[in-house]
This record gives sequence, structure tokens and C-alpha cells, in this order.
Amino acid sequence: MTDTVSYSLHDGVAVITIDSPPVNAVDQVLRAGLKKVLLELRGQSAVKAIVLGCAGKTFVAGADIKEFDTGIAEPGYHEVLRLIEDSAVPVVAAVHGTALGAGTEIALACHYRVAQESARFGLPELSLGIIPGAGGTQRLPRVVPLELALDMMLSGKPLPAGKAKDAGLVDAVLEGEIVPAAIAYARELVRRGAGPRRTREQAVKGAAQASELFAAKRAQVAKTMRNRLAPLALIDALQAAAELDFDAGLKVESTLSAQLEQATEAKALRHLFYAEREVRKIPGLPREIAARPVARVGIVGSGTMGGGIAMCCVNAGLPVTLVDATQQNLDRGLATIRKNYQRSVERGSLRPEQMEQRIALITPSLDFAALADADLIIEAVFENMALKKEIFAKLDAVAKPGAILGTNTSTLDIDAIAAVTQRAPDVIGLHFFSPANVMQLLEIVQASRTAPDVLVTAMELAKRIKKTGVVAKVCYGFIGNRMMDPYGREAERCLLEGATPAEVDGALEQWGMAMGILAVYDMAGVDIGHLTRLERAHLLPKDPSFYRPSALLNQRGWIGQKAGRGYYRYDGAERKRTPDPEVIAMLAEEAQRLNIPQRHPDAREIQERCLYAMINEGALLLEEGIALRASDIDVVYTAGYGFPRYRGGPMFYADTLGLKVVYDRIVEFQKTLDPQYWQAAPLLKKLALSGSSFAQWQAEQTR
Ligand code: 3H9
Repeated sequence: MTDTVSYSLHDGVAVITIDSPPVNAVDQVLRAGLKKVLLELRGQSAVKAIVLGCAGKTFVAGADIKEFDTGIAEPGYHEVLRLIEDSAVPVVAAVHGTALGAGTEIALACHYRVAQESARFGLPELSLGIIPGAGGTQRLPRVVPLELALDMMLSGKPLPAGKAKDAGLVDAVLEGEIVPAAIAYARELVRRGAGPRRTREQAVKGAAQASELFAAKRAQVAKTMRNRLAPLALIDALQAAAELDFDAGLKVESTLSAQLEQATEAKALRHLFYAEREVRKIPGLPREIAARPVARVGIVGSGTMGGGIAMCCVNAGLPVTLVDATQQNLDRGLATIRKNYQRSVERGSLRPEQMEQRIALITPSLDFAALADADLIIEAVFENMALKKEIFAKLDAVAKPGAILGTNTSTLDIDAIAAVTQRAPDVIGLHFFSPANVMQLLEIVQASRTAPDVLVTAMELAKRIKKTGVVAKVCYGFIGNRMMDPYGREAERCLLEGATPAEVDGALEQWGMAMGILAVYDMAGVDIGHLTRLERAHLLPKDPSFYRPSALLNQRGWIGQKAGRGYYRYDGAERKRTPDPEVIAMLAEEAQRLNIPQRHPDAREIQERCLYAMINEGALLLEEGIALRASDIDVVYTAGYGFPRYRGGPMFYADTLGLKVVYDRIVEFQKTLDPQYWQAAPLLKKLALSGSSFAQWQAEQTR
């Protein structure tokens, strides 16, 4: 075993190496190791310069996130970074891979920074609900202009080495292995007699114009990062950098950091960090099961979904055969793909030749036989069981042995689809979200006969096309859409009780949802949900108010944005959503006809009803084994449904409220609203009454 921190001498230059796989995250052992080595080097007169670099695939990728749960043990960050900065001989950070969070902060405490061209520097702490707490808020604006420092921390986006050099964060971008290049750089510093250049002794760049900058950023954050603590605290810390001396600024940073680390926002975001990594592990699946090779993908259907999925594949370099029933459909599908790429080219995120390369990887065809050499075929046609069965029977006839057949159904029974083939073990659900080339989530639906290696292949595919794959079992709507049903039902029921669409969506958006559910229906098409409900009408409650507003809109052809009106009107060139008095009158009339009392639920009631209905359904999914873990549900909702990350997902949010609070309110709704509909899930009841939580339950299940 190697030491986490070691050093070696190279003719007057000491090279400190951090070696803590997989990403050199900073924990107590690493800090103690650095401290020990720095103290040892202090007394060595032969050492004229120090290079600080890392082993493995990256420089330090941040603080070890687990330490925030236990508390940061001695020696602390400030003590160790101060030792680096106080060094009497120049210290050069040698950066490869990603210097993130504490990694960038360590580099900032060094006197000079050199980097490989592919290296990147970032401070993504806000994504964890905290601010840089190892001096980053005080040191970065002394190295790069204040506004850039603030933007880097607000966006969390890493800066590539070239841009970091232009900004003053990197002194030199060097070729070849970074440590030998940094040794040569350090020797040159010694030869020139360049001594330590301590960041803390520099002036903040742009402090004079700071007050307008802070006012503008506070206003921006209030709008774009609503309900959050960390972004405002970050601006406070940078204001301290601009107005106070270094040590006083550092104290402000420490106080704010300590408050943020223990806040629910940071706990929620840490929970998601772990949940997004846990989701890749499928319990009970032996590690030795290998994925099937996937070198070519076939896609059936070149509409919005099929086209988006094709883009995901070719973006990852996977060639695609795209099949549709008519030349007209194919032409339209390919034109949309080109238009989408064109937009990226105009934005500057894609080069024109990259666009052409990607489009060239798509082979359009009208013939199912063209799918014969595909290793994976994804069906992405209209949500209709008869059509899907017909397609799967055809695929069964043309696909090569061992090819995986995936369906992009969002609600249908995949076992029934698999049953029309002679290869049910090769069939799996691959539920992409629209627009598929943008949305992060991929629900991977394991049907009752899906083979384990098919499941592993689907997880690998998710990783390859940069999606978050979450495994679900078969039921109506799987995880995401099944939980949307009670959520949407409550929203529509509130409409019939006298809340307007703007009040319902406003309450949900104020709470933090990216978009209110009624606006989501308008965007997706009110007809889509309505038609799905018609297909399963025999399974739905006989309540005449059930999704009645959607049915009425559908009758009138007011099916959302594509019709120019739905729950709202979308007039003018901008198609901005505006309240529609006719819809409001229609709802009031219908409520009267159905004798629904006008309670006029307020924002809080709307939020509780919609969210608790969703959480209750989540508890049912856990009991039924549809979702493997409570945290998987949180990943589905934050990655695919616009649930605010800073609330951690629906199940984590329920835990933060206390399950007893949620349960008691559901019991109250049962008494005051609807005794049939409001039934607490047995698991929720059990956990609430025993003082437990979804997190505790999950830990017990995996023990
Ligand atoms: C911070 O620095 C605060 C400071 O201001 C100081 C305050 C006092 N900690 O993602 P991957 C694990 S805040 C612990 O699959 P990739 C990860 O769990 C921190 N563990 O690899 C996984 O473990 P497993 C700021 C970490 O190649 C394994 O490493 N830093 C950490 O796709 C591989 O990770 C960040 O926010 C960590 N910090 O991506 C950076 N990072 O295999 C967060 C990773 O057991 N990390 N692990 O599941 C990342 O963005 C990506 O991991 C990275 C590599 C880009 C580095």
C-alpha cells in the first residue's frame, strides 16, 4: 500500500504526491499526510522549490463529501493550506484531470499553478448546498477578476486550462506528463530567483465596482435560484473578500460554511450525490455478469422520441439505423435532428463538422430488414399496445440472435409486449424522457423475464450515452408516471374546488417545481394523458371528477401549446402562457354541475395535497418492489420531472418533514376531502407510527 501523501527529491525540487484513489478526495488522512510532509520539508535547506501533484486520473476532485456528515476532523483545511502558502520556497501546483472544490482551493494556496491542456478548474460547491470553505471565496477573486470568480462559483462550471490561463488562474499550460513539466517549471523559477507569490497577499481584482455587481447578482439569484440559501451566502462571502482583509474574510467564509453544511439544502444535495451513484448498483445481480456488446443501434420511429434517442446514440459515437413507415416521416425526423444540431452549432457548443459526423452515423431506412445487424433495437412509436405488439412481432422476425429489444413505452405492460416474441428474456423497457437528447433520466424497466445481462447492458448504455439510468419493475407508469397520476389528479381536483390554473401552478412553482403540472400538461399535450386514461378507463376510479378538467379541455380541442390554448392561452409570437378566463369559467360551471364545494384551496394546501399524494404513491411503489430504493425515486424525480434538487426528491423531502407529519395530514384529507381516494400507503403508516423514515427503511433493506 502506498502512502496517501509522499514526497521525493529531484535535485533541489521536492515533489509531493497525493495518491488517494479514485479521485484524490480530501479527507482527514490526506490533510494529515500533507501537513506531515510540509513540516518535514520545511527544515530541508536543499529544497529550493516544491511541486504538488497527484497520482491517478485526476488532481484533487474536492473534499471527501462523506466528511460533511461526520464533521471535519483535525487538521482542518485552513491549517494545511496555510502551511502550503507559508512555504519559504515556491510551491507549484501541477494539475491534470479536474481540480474541483478543495482541489482548486489547494491549487490557489500554492504560489504558482501549471496545468495540462485537458485539465479543468472548478468550484462546484453550490451543487452540494455549500460554498467553497477552504479559502476559495477569498483566494479566487485575488487571482481572477471578482466577477469571473463569482460566476465560476455560481455556475459551478469548470474552466478549461486555456481559459484559466487567460483569466490568470493558471501560469502555464504545459505539454506532456505534468509532474516532470512542473519540475522543469519550478527549476526555472529558482533560476530566475522568483520566490513565493502568496495569493492572500494580492489585492481583490475589481473590488472598486463590487457593490453594483453584488446587487445585480443578488437580484439574479433571487429569481433563478429561488428558495436557496447557499447562493446568497456565496455572494456574502465574496462581498467580505471585497470589503475586508484576508483573515477577516476567511472568518466570514467559515461562519457561513458551518451554517450551510448542516442545513437541509446541503443534506438534500449530498443525499442526491450518493443516490445518483447508488442507483448504478443493482442488488442481487452478480458482479461477474458482463454486458452484451453494443456496436450498432436500431430505432423504430423517427418522431420526437425516436429522433431524440438517435441523437443520444450518435452523440456517443454509436451508429444508428433509423426505421420508419414512410419516407415523409423519415425526412421530417432527419430534418428535426439537423435543426436541433444546427441550434447547438449556432450556440457554439458544437462545430459544424461534428454535426455532419453525427448525422452521417444515422442510416435511414423504410425496411425492417435493415435492423438485422443491430445489437440493440429501441422501439419509439406512438403509445398504443396493438401497434407496439405488431412491431415487436416484426422485430422478433428480423433481429439477430442475442439482439436486445427495447421499448420506449411510458406506461404499457412490457410483459405483454415481450409475450409476442420468442425471446422475452431479450426484451426490456428503455423509457426516455422528452426531449430525449436533453433530459437526463432513463428509466430502465426490467420485465418479469428480462435476462440479467440485458439489464446490465441497459445500465452500461445509460452510462455510455450520459444518462442517469434507474431500474424499475413493470407496473402502469413505472416509477415516474405512476407517481405523476395522483399528483396531477390532486392538481385537477383543486381546480374544481375553485383554484385557478395559475394558482395551482404558482403554488407548485413557488415551492420549487421547475414547472407547474398544468403547464407541463399543456407542453406535453393534454390529449396524451387523456388518451392514456381512456385506454385504461376500466382500471380507474368511477369518480366523475377524476381528471375531469383534462377531459373537458380535450373535448374542446384545447389540448395545450400545440393548439395555442390548453389550461392557459399561448398567444403572440412568444407564446407566453396567460390565464384563460374561458377555462376558469368552464371549470366553475363544471364544479357546479358536479356539486363540488368551492373550498378555494390556498397555496399551502395545494402544495401539500399534490406532494403528499405523490409521496404516498412512492411508498406503494416501494412496497410493491417496483422501485428498488427510496433514493432511486428521488433520482427519478430530480433527473426527469423538474423536482427541485435542493429538496432532495420526494421521499427525502418526506423524511425532512417527518413521516408522521405527512401521514397525519393524509388521514386528515381522508376525513375532510375524500375518504376513498386518500388512503395512506401501509408502508407510510408503519414507518410514520414507528418514528422511522424512508432512509432508515432503505438502510434496513440493504443490510
Ligand atoms: C468541496 O470540495 C468543499 C471544499 O470547499 C472544502 C470545504 C471545507 N468525495 O463520479 P464518479 C467518488 S465540495 C467523495 O463515478 P467520474 C464517487 O462517489 C466537493 N467521493 O467518477 C465514486 O465512488 P463509487 C467538490 C467522491 O469519473 C467514485 O469517486 N467536489 C467524490 O464519472 C468515482 O466517481 C465535487 O463536487 C468526493 N468529492 O467523475 C466533485 N468525488 O465508485 C464531485 C467522487 O464508490 N465529483 N467520489 O461510487 C465529481 O464531479 C466526479 O466524481 C468526478 C469524476 C468528475 C471527479
